[in-house]
Amino acid sequence: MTEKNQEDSGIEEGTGLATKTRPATKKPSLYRVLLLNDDYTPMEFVVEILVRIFRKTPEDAARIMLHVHQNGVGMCGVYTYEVAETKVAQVMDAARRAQHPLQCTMEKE
Ligand code: TYC
Repeated sequence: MTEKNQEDSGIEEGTGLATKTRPATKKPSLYRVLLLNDDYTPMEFVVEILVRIFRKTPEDAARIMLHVHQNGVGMCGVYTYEVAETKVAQVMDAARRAQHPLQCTMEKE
């Protein structure tokens, strides 16, 4: 059975026995977390968010921030539903506290 494929033909390699197994777990759906550009949030604040909440290196954070600045939207990472939801809430909370209009959303991959 390949890593990508959770299904199983039921034919065990080598043994010649039919022993169809049931996968014990299902792969969770993944969600992209997106940052949106605006005209007011300081670039440095966005970089700090990417380092602190998304665990980016300062270099990656600066690159992602500039991508969002130039393209309007950019991806911070891909996570399971609950992790993505928590990160979006952390960004929105930090932006609200700092009184910046920064917006963060998530979408199913
Ligand atoms: N456009 C902002 C500025 O010029 C910087 C910025 C980048 C804001 C990324 C939000 O998600 C964002 N200060």
